[in-house]
Amino acid sequence: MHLPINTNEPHSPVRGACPHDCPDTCALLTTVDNGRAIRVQGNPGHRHTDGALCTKVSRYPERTYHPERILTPLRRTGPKGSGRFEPVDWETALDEIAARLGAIAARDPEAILPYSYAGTMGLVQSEGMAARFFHRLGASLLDRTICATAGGEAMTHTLGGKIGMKVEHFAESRLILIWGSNSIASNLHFWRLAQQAKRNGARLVCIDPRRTETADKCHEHIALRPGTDAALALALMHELIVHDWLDHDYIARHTLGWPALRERALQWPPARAAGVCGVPVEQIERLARDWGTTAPAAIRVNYGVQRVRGGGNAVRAIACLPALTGAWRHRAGGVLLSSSGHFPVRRAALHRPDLLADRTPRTINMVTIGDDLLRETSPGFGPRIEALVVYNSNPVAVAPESAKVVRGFAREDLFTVVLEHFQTDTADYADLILPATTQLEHWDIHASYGHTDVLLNRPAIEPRGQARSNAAIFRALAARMGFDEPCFRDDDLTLCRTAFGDEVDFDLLLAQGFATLDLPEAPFAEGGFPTPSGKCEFFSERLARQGLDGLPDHLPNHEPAGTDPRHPLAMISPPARNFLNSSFVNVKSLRDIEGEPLLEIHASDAEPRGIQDGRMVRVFNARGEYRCKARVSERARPGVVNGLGIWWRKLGPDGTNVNELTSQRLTDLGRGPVFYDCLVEVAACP
Ligand SMILES: Nc1nc2c(c(=O)[nH]1)N[C@H]1C(S)=C(S)[C@@H](COP(=O)(O)OP(=O)(O)OC[C@H]3O[C@@H](n4cnc5c(=O)[nH]c(N)nc54)[C@H](O)[C@@H]3O)O[C@H]1N2
Ligand SMILES: Nc1nc2c(c(=O)[nH]1)N[C@H]1C(S)=C(S)[C@@H](COP(=O)(O)OP(=O)(O)OC[C@H]3O[C@@H](n4cnc5c(=O)[nH]c(N)nc54)[C@H](O)[C@@H]3O)O[C@H]1N2
Ligand SMILES: [Mo]
Repeated sequence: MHLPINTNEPHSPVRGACPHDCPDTCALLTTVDNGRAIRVQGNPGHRHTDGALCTKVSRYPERTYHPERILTPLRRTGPKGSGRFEPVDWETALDEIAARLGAIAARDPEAILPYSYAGTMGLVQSEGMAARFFHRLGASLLDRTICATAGGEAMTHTLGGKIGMKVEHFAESRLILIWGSNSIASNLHFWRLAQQAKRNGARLVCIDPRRTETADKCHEHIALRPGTDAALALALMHELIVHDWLDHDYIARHTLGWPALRERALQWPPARAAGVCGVPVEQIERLARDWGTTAPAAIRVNYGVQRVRGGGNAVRAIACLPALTGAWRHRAGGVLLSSSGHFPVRRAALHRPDLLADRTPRTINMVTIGDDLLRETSPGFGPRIEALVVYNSNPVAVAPESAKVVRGFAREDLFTVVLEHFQTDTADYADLILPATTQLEHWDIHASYGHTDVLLNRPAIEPRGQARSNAAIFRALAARMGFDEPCFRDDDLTLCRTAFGDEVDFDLLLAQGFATLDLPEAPFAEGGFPTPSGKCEFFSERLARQGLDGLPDHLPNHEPAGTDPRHPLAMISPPARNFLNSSFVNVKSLRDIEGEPLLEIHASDAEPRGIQDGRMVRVFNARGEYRCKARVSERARPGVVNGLGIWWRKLGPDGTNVNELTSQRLTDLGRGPVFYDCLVEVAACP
């Protein structure tokens, strides 16, 4: 089919960007017929999208025209959590919210908390106008840690930022380690590059406790225990040293702290790591030989490794490997976790922290929202949280230790506003729900964390019902609250232009929908890392100054396997392929593919517990209990169960999901969550 991708003529598909929290940030083409979006496709003219979309987003019209879309403001009529609401008009809803927030702010604005994450990654509809509003109000700040801060800080303290290889060059690599990532499920367009490399003879190795669909298609799968990646990386270094597979010139010129790291790595012979990781010693030796003797060699590490106590250290250890062998010399060598640090986003211009004036509100970590909603006013904490404004997130489903999150959201004295497309588990606890537009109905502009193109999203259709964009809602609230700074009058298109200013050619974005950043092909071929020393920092002075270990090390999990006889199994809860976190769970055609909540368990763990495939099981620990169906499967390694996420609680069999079991403890770096550092026991239901 011919698609006129470079025109703006009527009847041609509308160019947009996928808004979801996914590294691929695809360029979309939406076909509109009579004002109705009838098809969403990948733009074949955008090289990273290459005309292909995942199953989820190709169902976008089904999500947009879903019969349960919220189309008017709603006010709660039943008890919190009951899900009973009545429509109200916008004027009433905005007046009520402005009055409640205004009264709380008059006493203490820090008692108000925004809660948001990446329901949309758009720079406008995420924090574009929202940050201005909350800064002006003086509300508590939110530390947006729920996904990526452990790995992000690790990269910053090693390479100097969330930066790395250009993703397209993986296609030329001869060896690719896919480390802590199920690319086929969560980074499909990277997988296409890996396959291209494979066809050209590259070897693919998957390092993941779960035998994922990606592991199935790699040459080798190393099924290590969750939270043991740093031990594996240190053993690889040990082998690089003893076999002298090192690039001494690169190490001497472009790295910092090698003598100390060398000493530490020599404490990790493969046999020691094999015991910690629970994998054969030969597998570690072979991986080290592959890494030490193949060029160009590259690592696609992803966020799966960093959701454990030592996640930051693990990412640091992994990020050291390319410098040791000089892999960075080649454009198809190195490591990529996130490319987001390459984008020149003008955050201050967008978010306007100057509106705080001389106030410095406290910061609340979104991971511990369960505990924090239940805290009273105290000198260490500050005021009790009295109001929450939730947008682009579904914390009741996605935040750890749900029992506490639910208790917090159920507080009768808490005033909660939720901006949403659907009546999610979180929206059920709102006092007021405000209908938000979807990506097909608003403007936005996007960076990416998996490639290095900027994308513009044009609205394809009029907002459905009375839906308004997040930015429009915060503009209206600002007006109601009497905030008269001119920045509260910026419309969404102006905000799009503000995001990159002159750094990106906006006319090009308007014309073709995307623009490629001008970046070096092999960023660290000659060193030049944007760290304080200008080198790849094996040793980080900045971490040492914070009283932390300056070198990467293996830190055992908060809940190490084998330490709690009542809860002997480790549980990880990676995303399901046809959901995006908890988004799309209510799209029937996608839910039908996933079927129902499942716990994968290895036969050697199922048999002694009398668990057969398809049987309902109780998964439990001291924090809670969750019921779902067992899937006795080789996808689970012995000792580890996989609770695939993230179901809406109300669509699960007993109104709970895996986050009943996860803890609110934090990672070593970045104050991140430890979703995959969690011990449980499983029993067959009677
Ligand atoms: N289809 C789909 N795509 C998604 C998402 C989704 O929910 N669904 N979520 C999006 C989001 S928010 C993010 S952050 C990214 C995440 O992208 P990735 O980080 O690539 O996430 P996953 O695909 O979950 O891969 C994580 C893998 O890590 C494995 N793992 C768990 N614990 C460990 C460990 O200790 N060590 C190692 N080596 N591996 C471990 C899990 O089994 C899983 O296969 O994906 C995005 N894309
Ligand atoms: N057990 C376990 N828990 C996890 C994870 C895990 O692997 N295991 N993964 C974690 C990770 S990586 C992440 S990133 C978090 C994700 O957690 P969240 O960021 O909360 O992501 P979603 O669950 O997708 O919820 C996003 C919500 O935003 C809404 N939304 C989308 N676009 C818009 C918009 O334009 N306006 C408004 N107002 N709303 C919009 C969607 O309808 C959806 O309900 O979950 C974390 N939780
Ligand atoms: Mo995430």
